[in-house]
Amino acid sequence: MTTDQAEEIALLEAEATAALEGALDLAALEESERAAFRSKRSRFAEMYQALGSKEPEERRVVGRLLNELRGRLEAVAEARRAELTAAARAERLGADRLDLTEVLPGRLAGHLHLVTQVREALEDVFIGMGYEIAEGPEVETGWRNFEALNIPEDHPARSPLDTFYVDFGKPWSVLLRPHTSPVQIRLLERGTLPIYAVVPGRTYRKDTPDSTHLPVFHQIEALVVDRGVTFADLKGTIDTFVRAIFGEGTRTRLRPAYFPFTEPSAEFEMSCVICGGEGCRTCSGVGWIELGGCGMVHPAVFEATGVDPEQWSGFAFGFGIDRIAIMRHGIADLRVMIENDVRFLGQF
Ligand code: 2NL
Repeated sequence: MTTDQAEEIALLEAEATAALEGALDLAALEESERAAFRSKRSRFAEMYQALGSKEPEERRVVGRLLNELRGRLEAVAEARRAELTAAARAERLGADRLDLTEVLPGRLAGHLHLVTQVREALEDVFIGMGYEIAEGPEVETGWRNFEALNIPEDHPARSPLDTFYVDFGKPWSVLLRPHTSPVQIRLLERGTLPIYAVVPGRTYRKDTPDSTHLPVFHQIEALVVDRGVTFADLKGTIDTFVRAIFGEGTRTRLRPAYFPFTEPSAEFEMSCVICGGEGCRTCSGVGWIELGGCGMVHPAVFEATGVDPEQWSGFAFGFGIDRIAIMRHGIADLRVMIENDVRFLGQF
């Protein structure tokens, strides 16, 4: 190899690198690549072709240098391409940007969804009573959703007709939680006692949407575990939060029910907010509206999570946030919650 060849290769590299690094957009970059080494008429290609008429030793040495140079130029071009692509994307995103908080005359300001507003109102009531807000994963184990809650193997809630299973790990072992109870199981497993917690969150069930069901909905569940907690504490707590949310004149009552995870169990109802208990269309003439379920934590749940039921007792209750929202505002159909129609959302 001659000194001239070495100099020419070095010069070629310096010029091509400068051109590639200086390309101002993707089209210019491609043009620089062609001019530098891709086009048959480039100086690079000419030098490569000239090798054909050289001695084998020179062909090998110069050929290797040219191949290495091509590799370096391709890397420079790739780096510049990445820069330009990122810049183009940033510019596009900037141009598409919409400020949803800006209030223009005749336009609506963005605000929290009704369900979020109601969730926060509920959280505030429980924070006022000294509870902590706990959250947990929406994809959970079957164990925390069923076994730990004393729900038997053949319970319909465990069927894939009712619950969304996730294809992960052992078959039928992981799912989209159908209630927020697995978060309470996590609190019990943690074993930091006493517990005064509410768990709000998104929940999933295979229901066909109608005026009272959505496959994705929201629950809030309370859990209290302490020494000497009684059924009277449960009733008093339900009474307090219902009055806080629906007004001081609202009354509550319990009716016996069955849940595998509580014993005794009850459904709780409030006096109809529309007619005050006289009987109207909203309460189907009975004067009472069912809100959710409640009960004293079943000893089997304490045992599954390693809490000593001889020392500790507790209550739990759960209800739908979406249901509370439609009741508080007299909404006839749950589906408006997910339709994102601003004529509906803008009212709250
Ligand atoms: C309903 C019924 C309820 C609970 C949820 C619960 C959680 C644990 C232990 C015991 Cl970890 N109980 N949660 C208890 C009773 C009823 O919800 O109708 N929800 C909409």
